Amino acid sequence: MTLPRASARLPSKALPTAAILQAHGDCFILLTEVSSWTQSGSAITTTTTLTISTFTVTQTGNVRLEIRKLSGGTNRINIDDITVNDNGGGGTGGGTVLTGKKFLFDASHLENAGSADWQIDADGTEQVAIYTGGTTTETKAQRVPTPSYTGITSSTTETYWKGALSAWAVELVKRGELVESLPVGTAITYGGGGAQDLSNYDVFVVCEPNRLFTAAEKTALMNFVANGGGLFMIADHTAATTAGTDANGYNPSDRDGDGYDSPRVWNDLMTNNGINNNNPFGFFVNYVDINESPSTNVYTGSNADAQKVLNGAAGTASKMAFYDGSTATLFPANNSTVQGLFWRNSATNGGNANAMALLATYGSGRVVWIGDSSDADDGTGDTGDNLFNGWSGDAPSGYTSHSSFHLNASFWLAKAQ
Ligand SMILES: [Ca+2]
Ligand SMILES: [Ca+2]
Ligand SMILES: [Ca+2]
Ligand SMILES: [Ca+2]
Repeated sequence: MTLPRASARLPSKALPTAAILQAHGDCFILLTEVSSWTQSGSAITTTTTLTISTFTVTQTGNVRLEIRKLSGGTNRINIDDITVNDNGGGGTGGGTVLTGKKFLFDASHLENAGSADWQIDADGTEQVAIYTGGTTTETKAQRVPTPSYTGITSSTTETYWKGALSAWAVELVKRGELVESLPVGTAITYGGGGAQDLSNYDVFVVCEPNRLFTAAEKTALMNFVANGGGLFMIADHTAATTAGTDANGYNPSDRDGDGYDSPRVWNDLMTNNGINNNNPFGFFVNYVDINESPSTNVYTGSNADAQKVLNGAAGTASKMAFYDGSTATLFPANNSTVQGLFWRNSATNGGNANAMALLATYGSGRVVWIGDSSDADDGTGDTGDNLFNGWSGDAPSGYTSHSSFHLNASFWLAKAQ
């Protein structure tokens, strides 16, 4: 962005936090002025990689911000973006979220195969393998959703974009975040310098991947999270093997028939990534198919991260239904930060068995996992698919709180709340 001047006046309500994304230079500090200039936070030494620095400012009233370069002579500091928010907190319901976070939704691992349509917008079509043999015509996501996000207002409906995840993406835009898709044929990279390298995003959302990540992609994903990225991991139902039917008479969710469905794709990432193969996020996905209508077995403890996901700016997440989903087993010994958020109604609250959703931190990054893709399904998208509104459409009203869960989790993963 371009700053009009070296400093900018903020509205009188401000008790701001200022997030500054910068790269390629030397040392700088953020100062604030009410009556005299005061440094906020620590001096930042920039690197050649765009990096977010967040400053908590404890000033009230009108505040001016100044970025003061301390070293490096005439070398340039590249400032890509500055976001200023009220410092309203927000761990226990309500509160504000930092805007300008960048969300990338994966569309490169057959998230559109069969009756799935886990995309935020899809303008094109392609032939995709189907488990019964041959191919079907599926809608195909492109990088930038159309029409432009700039046309979204508070009253824009989710059909502004075409995909079963469009409601999620539109809601993020309404709250000032940015969204893109990673199209099929584009590899997942981190530190590779490409336009869609994960280093350009805050959160990577992967809803029901149906193909294994390559070895290089697994390295990229682990390093992205370790270095501060957010990974939203969504799985679906499965069975002990992907051949035949599961306990409920359904085919496992290997929609393209290559032998791998999303539980197996996630477990492959967590046990075969070459960096830490011992379930480094502290959980493993079980090969099951369960239904809950809905679970109210929600975490009630004081874990601050869990509170932000369950009771954040997008409201309270207290009910989670599964429409053929999988569960996870927690391994706190592998990662002590793993925290169950919902369990099956029949499971022990706070236990390690039969978790339906969870969070963990890893390095300086964060992960959230949920065992059913249906909860993010807004019910509209590819007209050739059987889509059901699990996002907000269950009757009676208030039956579930899936949009609150997904949005709060998004904000937490982005460190926006
Ligand atoms: Ca489809
Ligand atoms: Ca598959
Ligand atoms: Ca499902
Ligand atoms: Ca939709």
